[in-house]
Amino acid sequence: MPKKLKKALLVVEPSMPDYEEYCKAIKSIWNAKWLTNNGPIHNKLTLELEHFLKVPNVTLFVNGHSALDCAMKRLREERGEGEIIMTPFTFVSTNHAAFMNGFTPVFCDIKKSDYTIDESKIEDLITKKTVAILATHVYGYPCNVEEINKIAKKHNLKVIYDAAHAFGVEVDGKTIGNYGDISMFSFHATKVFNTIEGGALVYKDSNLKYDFDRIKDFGIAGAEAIKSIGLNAKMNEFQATMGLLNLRDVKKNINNRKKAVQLYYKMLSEVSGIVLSALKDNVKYNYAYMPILIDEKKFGMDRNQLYDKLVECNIFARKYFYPLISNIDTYKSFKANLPVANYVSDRILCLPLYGHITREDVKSVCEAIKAIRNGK
Ligand code: T4K
Repeated sequence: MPKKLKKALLVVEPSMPDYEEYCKAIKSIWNAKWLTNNGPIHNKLTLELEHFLKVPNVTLFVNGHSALDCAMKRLREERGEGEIIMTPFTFVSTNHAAFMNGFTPVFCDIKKSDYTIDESKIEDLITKKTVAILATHVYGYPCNVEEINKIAKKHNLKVIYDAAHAFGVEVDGKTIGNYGDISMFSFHATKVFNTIEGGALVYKDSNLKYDFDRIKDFGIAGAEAIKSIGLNAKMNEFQATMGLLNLRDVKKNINNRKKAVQLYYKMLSEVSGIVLSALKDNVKYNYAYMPILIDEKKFGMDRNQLYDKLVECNIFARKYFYPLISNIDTYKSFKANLPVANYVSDRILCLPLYGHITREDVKSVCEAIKAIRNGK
């Protein structure tokens, strides 16, 4: 067995600014006595994100799930009830957001190449009741946005992307938030860019701003007008301050991640039984996650055994995303043909990766994996 590391290595550690700097930055909140509900720091972050993400509209939320929930509520207002074609290979938030708003999930299989929804299987699932496609840029790997756009146009469907993992990603030189009708970014502590908890919707149609502001504020549309149901999903000034400071450092963070991923690829590409995702030339990645797929026949043990052995070494990889969402009690009655998604979910493992991970830490993980495989 490889040595147990002195310090535990978690799958992710949050990126944080300098403590004193954060304290200094929040002083203005005491002076302004404005803590939440579209405060000045919230508004500044909104503008800076529109600039950084190169998108026309950003609406901020207290977390990514509420943002997606709000997008679904807006879809429900526009299209009524219906079916949504969605990926089962995602964090459960994606599916819950649609299901909790009364939509029927129709699960579509994924591709073995990048684990995103298999666009070639979408059209077979479209019925008269289909209202939208809900796809996740899982691990920050972009879906086939062009093809999905064509299908959606042909069948008059909305496209909503769960871009929780995809902050800073570009496809063919265009930022990821410019594809589809609405994209949701998560700014959770574990993400490439964080506001402690937080999230955003980005969208082309500026008219949606009024609706999102209403839905995220209890349905309130003016001092004496409550127009609909809604949530309390507003981002507060402490979160926004964290966001402004982290945004300044996010490019450096992504660059460090890139170097760590390159080292992982160098050290693991020759290990039989480990499948690394093929990265595409037309994509600017954000290196949000470091997934490896374990082929148990070639590796000599399965993903679960490797996971347990890594824990013994003090390395806490994660089975993102297992169980497959279509297999959990809430969703298993929705019949679906998902051979690839089941295959991937049973074999995938995400290794530690974050903006400040050291080369030594990456080497320790790779050496542990090699030693475990070789039974040393
Ligand atoms: N859609 C997708 C595709 C998503 O992945 C997510 C969230 C959402 C939607 C919803 O967005 P949010 O509403 O969350 O903004 C974590 C995150 O909590 C969750 O945000 C994320 N996806 C998911 C993939 O990962 P868990 O259950 O794995 O979290 P937990 O507590 O086990 O933490 C993960 C690791 O991070 C652990 O090793 C501990 C470490 N950690 C965590 C926190 C919170 C830290 O070192 N420091 C911290 O502050 O869900």
